[in-house]
Amino acid sequence: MKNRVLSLVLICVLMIGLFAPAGSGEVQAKSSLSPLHVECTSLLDKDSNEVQLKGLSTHGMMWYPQYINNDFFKQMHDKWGTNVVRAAMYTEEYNGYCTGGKRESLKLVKKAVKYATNNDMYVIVDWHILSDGDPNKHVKAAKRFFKWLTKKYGSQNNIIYEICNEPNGGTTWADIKKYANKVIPVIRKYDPDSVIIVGTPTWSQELDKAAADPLKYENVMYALHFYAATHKESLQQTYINAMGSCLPVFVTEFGICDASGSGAIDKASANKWIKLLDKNKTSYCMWNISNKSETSAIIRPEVIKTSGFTKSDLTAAGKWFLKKLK
Ligand code: IDC
Repeated sequence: MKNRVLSLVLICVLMIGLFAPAGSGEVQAKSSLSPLHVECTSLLDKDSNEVQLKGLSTHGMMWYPQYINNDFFKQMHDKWGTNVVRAAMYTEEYNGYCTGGKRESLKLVKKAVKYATNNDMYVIVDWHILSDGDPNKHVKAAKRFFKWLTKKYGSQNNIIYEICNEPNGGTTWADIKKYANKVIPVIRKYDPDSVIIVGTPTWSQELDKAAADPLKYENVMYALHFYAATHKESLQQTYINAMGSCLPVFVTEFGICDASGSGAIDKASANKWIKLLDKNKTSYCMWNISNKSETSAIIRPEVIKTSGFTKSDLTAAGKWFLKKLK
């Protein structure tokens, strides 16, 4: 009798396991995307086909958590044709990871990875330093964060790590290297081969410094950020030189307005940039997924829905980007 009750309980437990809805609780979706690797300036898939990733960056996820939802991620991939999304997790500003927002930030990172994975997109997890200038300021927190992240997702092919958004305030390439040489080994322990993107001095613009003295790890790329109304020929020349010296570059953030994230947009300059990046198959993400009243936002300020966007819900920047994706 006791045995029969035990067997029944066992069968019930098994049935619940079998029929539990996929994606519930902590069950993780597994990405079917190819692992990526880096050769000279190129990003390649497992069959060595060149891959160019194009997508959008979230605003700070703590500021605009409402856009981290499956329906919107599905729309970005299925309807707009993006194959990557950047999940920006500020370290200091607005309840950042290091300024009280750790628990909520981690929840949002998990959501972003889950919805990107569900919808066959690569996801850049961005340790978004900004007012903290030098990434060494929070290096201990960064090591803890990337240990947590890689222990959880290190076996997935679609995660890309961006370890310091925009070093600034006099932070040198030597400072960034010191930081990267501490954080990259933490990532590599649980994720031996996924792509890691490293920010460059002066808000991720000084590719020349990285090219002169690159990091000694495989599958590392270097961030270039531009805002088309502010950054023109001279930064384009820096980028062209980087291509010439075999430096792998990922434009993890750009805007078609000025560097404040607002002001007038400059489509002519933006078109020039995209032509240049496409020619070299350099990957890029445009800033930002929000309805904030700033010209870099892709959703109009008065639009409160969080998915199912139509063209008329988008700002000039949003419409411009959608056209570029076609
Ligand atoms: C801006 C946001 C803005 C926010 C500000 C916070 O667009 O709403 O108030 O950050 O300080 C960057 C940064 C990115 C900036 C963006 C525009 O990586 O965080 O976002 N920008 O200024 N580098 C160059 C421009």
